[in-house]
Amino acid sequence: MRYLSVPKILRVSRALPGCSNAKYFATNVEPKEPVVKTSIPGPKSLQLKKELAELQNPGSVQLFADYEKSIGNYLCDVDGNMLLDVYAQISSVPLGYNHPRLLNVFRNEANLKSLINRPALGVFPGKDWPQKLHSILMQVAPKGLNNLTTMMCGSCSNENAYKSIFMWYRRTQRGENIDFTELEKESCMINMAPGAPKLSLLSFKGAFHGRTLGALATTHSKYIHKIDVPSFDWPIASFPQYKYPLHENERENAAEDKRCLAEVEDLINDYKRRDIPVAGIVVEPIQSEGGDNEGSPNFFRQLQAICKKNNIALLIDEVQTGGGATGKMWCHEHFDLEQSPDVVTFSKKMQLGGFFHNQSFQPKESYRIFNTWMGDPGKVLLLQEILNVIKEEDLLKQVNISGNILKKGLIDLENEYSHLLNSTRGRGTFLAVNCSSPKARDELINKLKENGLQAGGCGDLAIRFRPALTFKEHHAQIVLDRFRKSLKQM
Ligand code: PSZ
Repeated sequence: MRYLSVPKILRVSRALPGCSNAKYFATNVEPKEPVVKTSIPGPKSLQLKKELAELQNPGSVQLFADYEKSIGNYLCDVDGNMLLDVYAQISSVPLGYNHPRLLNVFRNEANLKSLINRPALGVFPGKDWPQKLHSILMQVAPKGLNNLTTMMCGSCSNENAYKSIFMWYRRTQRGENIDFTELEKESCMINMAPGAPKLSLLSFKGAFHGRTLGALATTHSKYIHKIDVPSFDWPIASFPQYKYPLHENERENAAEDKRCLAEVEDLINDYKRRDIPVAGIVVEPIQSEGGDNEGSPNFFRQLQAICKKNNIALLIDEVQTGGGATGKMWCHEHFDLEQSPDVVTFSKKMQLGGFFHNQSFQPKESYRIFNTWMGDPGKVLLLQEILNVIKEEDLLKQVNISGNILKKGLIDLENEYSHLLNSTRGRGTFLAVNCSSPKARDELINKLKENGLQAGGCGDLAIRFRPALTFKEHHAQIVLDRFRKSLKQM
């Protein structure tokens, strides 16, 4: 209940050097419940949308936020509505809005300098950069992955991870210390083999890995992301679609795993025959944009076995699942894999993008995986404080406690409103429930908003929960109350 405890927050604010505005913190505590004053988007949001429309297509804008007044789990909009936010900027807010510990980070002048002097990290990293990587990012590295490449966003993390996989694959074919041939050097310049080899990356139907060209070739969640854009001839396998509740459908779901894995193996063989061999497989631990489709631990263990058997790299995309919301830092830790995955990409809650990998996925030559910024030291300072708070407040445990309450409540609602809801699923607070139709889903999300909840959809049927890690038991109760109220209004 830290957010509700005014004296504590006042104490924090007094301790801040150079911060005399204690009133700011005193007034910025979470409200007891959501406050809805206008329709959403309200009049001020609509006016701003018009202004934005002069410059760009504002069709995706739901509301304009007031990030000065947003606090904790509550997103404040420009019309003064305070929405309990279980979407959290598409799953990217770890500690809620305006967390006092994060506000504090840039009150320190050394940190401020690190923020404003953004280096080209590949060529002029700051003197503290290696130590920062070791003491912050590597502290949460997935077991077995001892190397790290930092990047900006999720798409560019995947994009560069894919390149690392292709470079690894060719290096294993060519031999460790063999130089590139003249023909390779010349042909790559005109996008031709052997320099630009015919290789592929296997992905899954329903996957989302980003919108840049390479990442988009492995994204298959909505046509609107892809249409008109040329792409690669790369294999796409089925991803399991389970029946819920899981414990009542074990046999059927195990057969579904088997079907999808057989398809993966068939595609690998197919593309080998076609001389476009599969160098790697990219997969989300829970397909997020595609509808919160889960794969069982066994599915992932078998998938890894297929990779090992065929000398193919396994990339687990933890851009959305990483950072603690499933109750573990990395969702794939739930799978009990025999070995670590080869590459794990991250972004969102981690503040900057990047990928953990092992030594073999590090090119020998410089400048092969590179760009101007390659991450952002300012974001790493925020991450440091986020990880401190996660540890001090035992937030991964909190995620499991709040998540269990929310999940149990959703299952109860599902039983009560079985004509509207089904298939509650997920881990920690990374949860989802399906609606009976796409129309019902969209209607329910709108009703939830009218009742003070900012929720998000995914796939055609799902409402997904992606609250901050600071989402507590009482927040879960509010969500369930508002959910019930909205369902009654349907
Ligand atoms: O519509 C979009 O572009 C969206 S909506 C949600 C996302 C993107 N998520 C981003 C994402 C992701 O969920 C996974 C599993 N992998 C990669 C990405 C791409 O990250 P960004 O958006 O940072 O490039």
